[in-house]
Amino acid sequence: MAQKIQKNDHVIMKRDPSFLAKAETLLPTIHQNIIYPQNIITIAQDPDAIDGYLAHVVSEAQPYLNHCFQSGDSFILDLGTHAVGYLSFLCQSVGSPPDAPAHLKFTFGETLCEVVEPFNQYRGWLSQSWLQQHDEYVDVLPAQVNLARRYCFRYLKIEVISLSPKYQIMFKDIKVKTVSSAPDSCIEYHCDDIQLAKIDQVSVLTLRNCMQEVFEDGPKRDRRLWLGDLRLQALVNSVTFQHYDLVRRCLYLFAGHRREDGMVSANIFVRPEVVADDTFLFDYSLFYVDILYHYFNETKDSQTVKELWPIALKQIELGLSRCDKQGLVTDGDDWWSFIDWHDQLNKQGASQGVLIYCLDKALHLAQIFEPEILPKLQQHLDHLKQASHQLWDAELGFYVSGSQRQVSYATQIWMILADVGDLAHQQTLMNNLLSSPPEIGMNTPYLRHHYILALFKLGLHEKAIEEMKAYWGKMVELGADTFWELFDPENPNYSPYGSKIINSYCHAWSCTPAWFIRQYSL
Ligand code: RAM
Repeated sequence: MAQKIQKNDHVIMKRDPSFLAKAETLLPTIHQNIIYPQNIITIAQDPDAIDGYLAHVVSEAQPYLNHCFQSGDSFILDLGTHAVGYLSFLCQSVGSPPDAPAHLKFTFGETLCEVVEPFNQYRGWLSQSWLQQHDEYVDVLPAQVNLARRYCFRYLKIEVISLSPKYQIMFKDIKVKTVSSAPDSCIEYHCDDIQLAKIDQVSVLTLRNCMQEVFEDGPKRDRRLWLGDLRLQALVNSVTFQHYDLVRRCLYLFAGHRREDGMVSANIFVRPEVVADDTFLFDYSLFYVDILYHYFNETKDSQTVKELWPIALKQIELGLSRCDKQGLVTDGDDWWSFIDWHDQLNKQGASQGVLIYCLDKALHLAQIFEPEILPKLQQHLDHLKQASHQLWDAELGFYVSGSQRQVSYATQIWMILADVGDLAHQQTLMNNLLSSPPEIGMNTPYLRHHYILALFKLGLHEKAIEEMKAYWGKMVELGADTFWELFDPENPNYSPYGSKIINSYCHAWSCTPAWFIRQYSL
């Protein structure tokens, strides 16, 4: 399945030391808290449960941990909440002198399935190394054990793999030092609707746990800054933590290491030094403009935006260079646009919408930062919108995409967000979408966000709330402490990666209900 991963190691990249230096000065403070496991649980199979498992509380954690454990023992701890941080404990021996090392195994799970399903049976196409586990060999007892890696979990299975028959062990002071760059306080929002209030709370924890040295997409996986995720996190951040310096840092990071032609990468690594990944996505690069636009609206920080505006504009120019003479984004096998995780989805129509949407944002920024190019940008915008009509199939009542003239949710959603056609036309399109749902549906909360946004844009507030409750509310009902990267209510095992245990269960792009709830005062 190598075609799902871009490998462009021939690409020449450029560094901009001044942007990188600015990003460095904006390195956030990491706030820490200590949390302790609450319960010991057992996990049973349950066909009605979301991932096929249900937890039963055996006892409170503390009394259980006063026991001695021997080779072959194992137990599962429940923190009671999703956490990102560092595990530590004191390991003591009981009995005869410990005459052999203690071999312990730790398996961390955001969900129950990760601590139950053996990792060696994983057959997905993303590296198995993402699955969170650790083997610890303790040579000298007693020992204070501090695991070096940061883990992301609610459940922790501890297996005593091997001791000697001469001694047993006890675990003392098992705790997790949680980390986040989100400030402890968050703008409070009172929502009368209990279900929405809970959805808001889960959204906020999702964002908090993704906020680290950068806005990470998921603290379990991929643990890095993705541009598409950043865009949605920045929205939610503006109505919750308002940590604008972190957004600014991320904007500088993308600007600091770009492709030779100026294209920003789809994601960035920050350690051991800042390196942009050699993955480029048509839509994600364009969204740089939208993030900058939103950042400016929120902060009025014209100094930063002035400095980064040329980079944003470059993304528009590169996007336009993919259009044919008529103004349509050209399809082909030579490009990548994300839009949604969907094997069959043709991306042309939705990408046309994304380009128009971002061009419109560029126009707003140009009014302030480069008014002389306004007429040219406006001309492009009109041209692209005009060209979009070629994708309209009057008989079907939908926009089509690609040479196969595919009808998908994604294309319709993005045409509405791009404001193609007048309001009546967009309303007809949405009605068609609601009454005749296309076979090519929505696979991620990411595309769902845009669907909800399109509903709000057309004034369909009640429908938007109903859909939000049916989707994010369902995750809450199924026990989510944080919102998941993937969720298909019809197919709970869905994973684009070939196994649900590799999915991320605290994922940036899923935290947007807090924005809808607060923005629309629900
Ligand atoms: C996955 C992650 C990430 C997303 C990319 C496109 O690796 O879910 O959040 O932005 O795909």
